Amino acid sequence: MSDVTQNGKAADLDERSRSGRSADALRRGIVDHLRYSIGRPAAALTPEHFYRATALAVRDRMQDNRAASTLTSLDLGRKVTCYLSAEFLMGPQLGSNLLNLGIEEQARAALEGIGVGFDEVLACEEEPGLGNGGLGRLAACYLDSLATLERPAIGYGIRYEFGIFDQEIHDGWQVEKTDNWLANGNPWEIPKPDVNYLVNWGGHTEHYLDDAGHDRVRWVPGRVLKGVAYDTPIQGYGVNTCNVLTLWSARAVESFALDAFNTGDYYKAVEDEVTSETVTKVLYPNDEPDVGKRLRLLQQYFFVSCSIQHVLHIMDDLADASVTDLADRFALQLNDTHPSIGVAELMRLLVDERQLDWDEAWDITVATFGYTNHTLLPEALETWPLGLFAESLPRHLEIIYEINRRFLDEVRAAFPGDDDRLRRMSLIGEDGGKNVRMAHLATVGSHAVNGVAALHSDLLKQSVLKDFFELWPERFSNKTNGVTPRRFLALANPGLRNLLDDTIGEGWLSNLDRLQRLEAFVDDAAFRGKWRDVKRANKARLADYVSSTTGVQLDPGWLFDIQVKRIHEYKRQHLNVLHIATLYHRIKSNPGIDLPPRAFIFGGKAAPGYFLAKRIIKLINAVGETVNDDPDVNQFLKVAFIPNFNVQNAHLIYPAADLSEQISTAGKEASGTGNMKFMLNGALTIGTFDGANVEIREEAGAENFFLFGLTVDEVEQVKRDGYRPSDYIDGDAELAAVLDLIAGGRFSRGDTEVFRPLVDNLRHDDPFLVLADYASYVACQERVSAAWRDTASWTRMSILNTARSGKFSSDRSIAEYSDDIWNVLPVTVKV
Ligand code: 26Q
Repeated sequence: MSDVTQNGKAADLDERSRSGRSADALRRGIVDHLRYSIGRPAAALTPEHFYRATALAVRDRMQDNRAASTLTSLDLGRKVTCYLSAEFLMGPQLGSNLLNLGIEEQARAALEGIGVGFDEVLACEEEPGLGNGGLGRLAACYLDSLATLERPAIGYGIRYEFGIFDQEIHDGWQVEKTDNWLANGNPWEIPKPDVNYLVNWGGHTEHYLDDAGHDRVRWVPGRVLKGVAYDTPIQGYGVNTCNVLTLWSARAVESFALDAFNTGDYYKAVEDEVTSETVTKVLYPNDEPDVGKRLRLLQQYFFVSCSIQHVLHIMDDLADASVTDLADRFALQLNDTHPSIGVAELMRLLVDERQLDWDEAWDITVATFGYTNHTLLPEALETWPLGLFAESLPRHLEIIYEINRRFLDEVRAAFPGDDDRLRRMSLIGEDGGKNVRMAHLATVGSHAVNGVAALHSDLLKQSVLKDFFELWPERFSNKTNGVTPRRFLALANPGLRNLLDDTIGEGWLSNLDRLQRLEAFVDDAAFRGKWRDVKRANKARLADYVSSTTGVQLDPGWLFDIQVKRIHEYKRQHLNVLHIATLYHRIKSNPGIDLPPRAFIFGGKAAPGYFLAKRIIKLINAVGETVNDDPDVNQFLKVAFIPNFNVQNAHLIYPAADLSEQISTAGKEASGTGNMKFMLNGALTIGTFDGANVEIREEAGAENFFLFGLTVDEVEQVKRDGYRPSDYIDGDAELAAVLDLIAGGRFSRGDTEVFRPLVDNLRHDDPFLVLADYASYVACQERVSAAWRDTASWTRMSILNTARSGKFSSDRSIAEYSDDIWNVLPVTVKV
């Protein structure tokens, strides 16, 4: 083909109004959607309509990539990763899709051509908040990296009608509002009503002999549901690869409804339809004590069964493979134990429905699954009461018993006479009534098990999965989490993105290690000036947002000290509050004091039923009100609680931080990923030796990180010796005074009841050792303040943090998973 023809063809393709990428083609696409998809008269159009038409036009531009991606990997017979996750916290899609397609400027020009503001349109998107926090956001980052690294992948999850609740703050208390994210429709998804599977539930099993005389089992369900697929395209950055997120939505099975209708019970049929659809109605919060247990198990089984049936269906359609080749064509990754029922479900589908013999089915299953653990907290390890499990999934329980029987034989052979080990390793726990241990099922059913940070993976091998590590050391590895720099650097921080492009060129966004090139500029005063200007503008942007959402006025010249994450005792937001109260107390008792001024910024949701976490939110707001209103104090300190922390406002928050608070009790935070987002954006970390903080410090250099607190070993030592908070209070007059201030009502207009449960917890039975780390934390904060006074040196440290953050790209994590666990190779997609 001659150059002329090639260029001519490329130009034509660029101009097609459904797929063309020029500004004018995009403008025509948007105008067409306004007319034919939105269908409102021009005079009635709102920014939301422009948003939806733009989203549809952008979605169109991914469809050729989407089709070519599937075809290419099928044609070439390439292996596909299936990421099974009960949560995908995707965040707003428009900006990210424009970035990944490389058409941001075209979209801006197209909208300007129509006379609407780009940023105004972007702000209309209701984000799909289909996750609680870190685990769900990690799944979303991994989808972005899989597509960007050109790895064929499918994300499988649940299309919750209501995602994580919206948080409002009323009088300092958290109030939950339902998240009606689908109210205006969802332009990104394509419903696939013809891609649907039946899912059984309840009932009983029947054992029989088939014609060949083999033992067979039939599951006679008490109920049948249908799952319908909704597909969202996942476009890679700067590549043609466009993968898919398939979310399942529950429906009634028509024939069931019809049966009832035929027997005259029309209303019963409609009622059944309604109850079927409640299965995917709402996302459950973590840390919720025991609500809706049965429905949660149904959600998990529902989406896993649909997903695995879908995968087997694809296998059936392959000309060059059969179901026995499953592990060569698909890797199924379990994002925590939530989808781990998949191990028993795949066995059921292979043994009961496809009549494979047990051993062959088991080999396929283990070769196909991988399991990622995200927690060491014993209370967070998933178990299901045996009775509930037996009623809900009778056939799966039989299968789990058989897996367990064979597994315990293996343990017996490896460790003869060790009955205690058998009890510890069994898939069935005896503690607090018999229960099914999902982490054990996931571990036994997977060829690879990993933790999410180096420290976490080590602790996993020494604690919750120690016995399994001793049996199968080769299964265990570490895959340190990562975050996508496309969203958390380029989209969230356009100022820094431009500065980086100008300074080190453009390649860093798909090769984050290139940020190292910044190190050559740390001693360049002019560059440091530009770095500070970017940070200051980001802080001004956040200050505007804080002002409009909370009424609190922040000065962008102050140190911005930020802690945003789910509210949990182990994350110790209350330790941060004790530091603020300490500074308050110092200022009040020493009017001549000189402190560099700081803004303390918080955000995060508490599970609706988590009593102490909700008190912590109230305490932050109460201290904030007292501090912000006191003229002696508010020249040095301000406190703001940003309501409804989510992906959208996270874009404003991470880039504005000077200091990142990562202060969990050592050994409790599996990894953390917010810590990485802050580092990417040039914040310094004050943190414990926990989760990925350890690796962040290693990369940044100890001199560019503020470390404090007990180590994991010291935490265990203190616990073994018996943690006595009074020892710390009695030895520290300032701590005693601060606790008295809180208990005495100083921050609650004299109310001595409201914070009593919190203070009692700290004084008497706090498993997270807040007071044990208090002195070290406060001393470390003094080092922070001293460092902040030296602007040039602080800026230098900030630049070095960004420069050395390359490891924390999810591209690195996904490359490791692909190489070590999935054996999935890149596929170049041609369109
Ligand atoms: C389980 C059963 C019933 C209801 C809810 C749940 C449930 C839901 C979500 C349990 C846990 C979660 C989420 C856990 C989570 O977000 N863990 C975090 O995962 C991050 C990604 O690996 C880590 O960085 C964090 O350290 C870890 O806390």
